[in-house]
Amino acid sequence: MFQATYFQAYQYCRYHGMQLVTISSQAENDFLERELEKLGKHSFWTSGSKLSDENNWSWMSTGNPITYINWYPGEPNNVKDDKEDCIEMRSLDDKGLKWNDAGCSNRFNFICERFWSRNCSDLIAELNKKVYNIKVYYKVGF
Ligand SMILES: [Ca+2]
Repeated sequence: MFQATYFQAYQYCRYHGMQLVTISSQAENDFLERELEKLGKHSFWTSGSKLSDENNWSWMSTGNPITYINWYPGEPNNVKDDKEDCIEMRSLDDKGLKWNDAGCSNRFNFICERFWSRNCSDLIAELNKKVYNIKVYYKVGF
């Protein structure tokens, strides 16, 4: 795990044939929450942003509008001179995994995901051939 700006994280995921994570359901959010809690308290970039349209949040990885939402109370607050255009998520002890709009040039950890139609061991074997210093998770049925 290492930290990167939103744009670096986006590029890193694409370089490795993946995409910056999207969260489209409570089930997916819960899955990530369980996994991220094992890593401790961190901030993680998602692909959510309003870079393409200042008035609407969307998932940059898929182009889809954000429908499922999980903001912290009071967020998105766009506090930094109207420049909080990217969505980070944090897993805190008692509040669970929630979202905050943050400046895209902040450096956070990030999560790449990949859709895969073959079995999970094939995917992990392929990723391990070319990706180092990364923990591979898999999820089924989202
Ligand atoms: Ca904010």
